Amino acid sequence: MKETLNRIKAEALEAIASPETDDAALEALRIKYLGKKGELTAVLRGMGQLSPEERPVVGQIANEVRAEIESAITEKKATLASEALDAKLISEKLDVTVPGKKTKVGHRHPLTLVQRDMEDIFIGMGFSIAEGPEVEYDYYNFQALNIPENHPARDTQDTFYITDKILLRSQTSPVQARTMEVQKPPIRIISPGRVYRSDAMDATHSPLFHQMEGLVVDKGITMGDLKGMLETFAKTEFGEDTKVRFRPHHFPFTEPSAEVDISCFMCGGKGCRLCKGEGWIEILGAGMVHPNVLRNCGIDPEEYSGFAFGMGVERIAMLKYHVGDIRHFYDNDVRFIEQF
Ligand code: 2NM
Repeated sequence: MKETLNRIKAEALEAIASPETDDAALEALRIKYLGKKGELTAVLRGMGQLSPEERPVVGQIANEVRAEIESAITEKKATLASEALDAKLISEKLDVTVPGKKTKVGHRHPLTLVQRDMEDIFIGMGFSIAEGPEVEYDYYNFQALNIPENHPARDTQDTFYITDKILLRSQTSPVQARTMEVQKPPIRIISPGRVYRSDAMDATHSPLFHQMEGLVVDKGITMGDLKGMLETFAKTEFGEDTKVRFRPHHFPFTEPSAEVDISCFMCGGKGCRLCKGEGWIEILGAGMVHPNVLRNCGIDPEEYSGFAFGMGVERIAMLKYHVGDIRHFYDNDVRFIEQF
């Protein structure tokens, strides 16, 4: 019986000490040797067969074996725990002295910069910003603006149609028409935003571009108000010395209409590369809102009059920043974008 106990002890201690023994295996060994149905218990049960002299001797050995196995298990448990902690500390090591990754901070797109600039100028003159849908009814994009069916401005070549009656707006004037429908004068709004034309991309054309239109309607508004307001805009946007020139033109939604030039801000009007020797640069179209447009939008042209204007944001940005190709704005090449 002593031999059996010694064998159990040797086997158990070896198995416990084995580097392959993990937490689960250790628990299995505990049950195998010390459990109710374990080997040591089996030996103790057989002690009845021993003589009264042998019993206490074997009993003592058995208790010592149990104590040794128990303490070996406790020690191994502690070793396993400390090894696990070491492994965790190594795998989760954080070197707080490693330099951080630099986050790239972006900035506004040049078109946004120019648009915000222009918005600020008009807000300073008492305008509010009005917005409307880019997918628009034919009615607001054309009909309400005195552009009847079969007018050349409705050419399907120029506009993207969704259905017969729904299209991508080709100007932001429908925003003005919608505003006049729901708001009593005085009206003083600008409508910046995306517009669409079925144009092939080249250095100066894009099927998507941005416009900023303006509208003022009140009692007694004249072309003089339009000129004064545009002069203030031009001087603020392009410099104090900027002059403004009106040339007669035609738009269906205004009468009279004009194309508006500013004196070249690069050469001051002498003629240079930017103004192509002209001394003047065209920047926008404008005019007095056509009585038909006022009437279509529920405003009595006998009581009220108004002026409107429209300009391309890309065109202003190209002039201001000397950008030679409109496609730079949409390529999102950081070498271009970074320069603003
Ligand atoms: C332009 C040129 C001239 C314009 C007209 C209107 C409205 F809705 F009042 F009739 N909004 N914008 C207008 C006038 C736009 O763009 C070159």
